[in-house]
Amino acid sequence: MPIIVCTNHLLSFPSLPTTSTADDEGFTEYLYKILVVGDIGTGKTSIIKRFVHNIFSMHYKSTIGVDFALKVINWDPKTEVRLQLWDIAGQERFGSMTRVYYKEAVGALITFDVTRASTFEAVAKWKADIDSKVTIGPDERPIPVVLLANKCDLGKEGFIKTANEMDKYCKDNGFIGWFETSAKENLNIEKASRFLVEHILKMDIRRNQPPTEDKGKIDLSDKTTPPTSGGCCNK
Ligand code: G3D
Ligand code: MG
Repeated sequence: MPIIVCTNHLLSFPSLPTTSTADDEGFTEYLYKILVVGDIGTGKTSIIKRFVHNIFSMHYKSTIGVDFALKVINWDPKTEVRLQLWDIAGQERFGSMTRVYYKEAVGALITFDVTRASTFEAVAKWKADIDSKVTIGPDERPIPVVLLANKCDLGKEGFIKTANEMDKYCKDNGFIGWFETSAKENLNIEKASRFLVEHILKMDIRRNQPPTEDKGKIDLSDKTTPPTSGGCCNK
């Protein structure tokens, strides 16, 4: 079964040839690098663990360096999406990451903790860091980023923003959407990730070219539904 290693060089580059990637049944795998960034303690590792292994643990030790996790999504009968999730584990204190770390990412999740307003203030810094270090296509568009208001199972004394204000914040700051999440209660993590993947698949030229009769090539018809706007778990 072939795997499309979809680095961001292959997104929105109409001039790039569509390599022979589908098997005889037209089954295709896409591999996407996704960054998970945000201030320390906002729940990045918990979100990844919940999403990938469906576990929540108060007792794991955060590692120093970069952790990777792989999430395989059976997108539709002919498409498998593999998300390579990059957890910055321990590097948050530097407030930014090196360009090499962001290289070839095609999407990102930025987390903040709804109980600590300072972590929301840091969101703009993380977004700027991503936008300055990784882009897509010859016109250097920003990669799609979803904002996660995590720990929504807890009180929000430290952070009072309405859904409308969050919508406006996302629009003004170039986020494709936002979700209230809880790694603890498994709220909206799957939904937020699928929302990001839908967006990435729409940008992937190999999925959006007209279907071809050529058996050796991938089925490029776009079967994705349009993404709905970000939501929150209290709605
Ligand atoms: P980080 O990877 O961004 O640094 P972690 O954050 O995933 O390590 O989470 C930091 C702490 O927040 C952990 O608690 C974790 O259990 C907790 N946490 C993460 N997500 C949630 C959530 O959605 N709800 C609640 N209530 N807690 C969450 P400890 O006590 O282990 O430091
Ligand atoms: Mg961590």
